Amino acid sequence: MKIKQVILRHLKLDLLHPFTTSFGTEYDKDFILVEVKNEDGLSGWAESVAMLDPLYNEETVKTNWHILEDYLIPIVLKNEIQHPDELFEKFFAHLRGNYMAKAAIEGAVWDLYAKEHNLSLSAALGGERSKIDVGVSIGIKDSIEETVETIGERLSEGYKRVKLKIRPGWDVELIDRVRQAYPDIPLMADANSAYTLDDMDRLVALDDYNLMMIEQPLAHNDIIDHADLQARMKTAICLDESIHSVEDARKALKLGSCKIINIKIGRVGGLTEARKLHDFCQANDIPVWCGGMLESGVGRAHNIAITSLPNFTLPGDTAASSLYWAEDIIEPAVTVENGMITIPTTPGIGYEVSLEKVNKYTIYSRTYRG
Ligand code: OSB
Ligand code: MG
Repeated sequence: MKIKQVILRHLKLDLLHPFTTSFGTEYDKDFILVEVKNEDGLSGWAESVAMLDPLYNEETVKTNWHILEDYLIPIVLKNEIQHPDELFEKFFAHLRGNYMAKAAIEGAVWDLYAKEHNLSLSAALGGERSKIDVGVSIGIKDSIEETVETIGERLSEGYKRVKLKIRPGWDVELIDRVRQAYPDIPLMADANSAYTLDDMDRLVALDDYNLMMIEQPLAHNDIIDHADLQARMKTAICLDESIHSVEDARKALKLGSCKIINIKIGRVGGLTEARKLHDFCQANDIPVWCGGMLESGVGRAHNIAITSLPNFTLPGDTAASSLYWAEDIIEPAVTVENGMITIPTTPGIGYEVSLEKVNKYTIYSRTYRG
């Protein structure tokens, strides 16, 4: 593969509804859209899931731009490769961290690779499913009543599991009242690292509610305290923030820090590592599901493709575009029917990126040539 041109664009989309987690409220979405072009003018697309502020992890839109512009784009323009796996394994490995920046350009190269070989991205990754089950992540609201009402709407739209964001004080009573309203739905909670082991009793109290799992209750970089907590809880712990690689997962399983892993392509440095992490978890009987980062349609398309791999046995967070955006930048938008998304079979990510809409939401862009 020969990449002739890379275009970075900084886009800003308004979220239809503010989204609150234990680390803050998002009102809109700033992100970097990456386009790579080959000699024939064919384009591959991906987005970085780094946010404007370093709240979920340490990366930001600005740090990603720097890493892409000064390190990753020069590598991609200089080196010819046969397969996108080579990028992460041969060329990015010596650069520490910056997983989301690496994933953004690697994902665009994966899309281009699939298009060059006339394969859907799902097929290029070895995906096996034609449809995937979809869940929904519901942010912290002003009241429990409002949360119960929103859950009802999502269930009537067909979503197959509900994830509620929790934080100290918005947890046991919330889950108790939601369970009274919906005794049997597949339900889980995500704390985004809002607790410490001092909160052990409050967390163990959640064992009474038949949750599928509790996601990342403790520190973003911890696997040791999570092991203590998992030993005290019946409910499965799922790790999100703490896992950046197969190596991290190996250590977490060795310690008993979790029973489920959330795979986010951006958090692990791209599709190559995401697929390896999937394979590792499959070999170790650890179910996985695909997390979300409030992506535009481009990131959603990548999530949908990786979720077609066989060990993605739990519903993910990649919901319909219409829950987030008045207008998505892909055509068609991502739709959910009976709680499922149909995996596209056309080449690459399988959705058209609308240049007209991309231009409308771009606030800055720059082109790099080999
Ligand atoms: O922890 O999974 C998370 C959104 C932003 C940052 C972190 C997370 C989330 C979500 C929303 O849970 C998932 C989505 O709807 O895209
Ligand atoms: Mg999470």
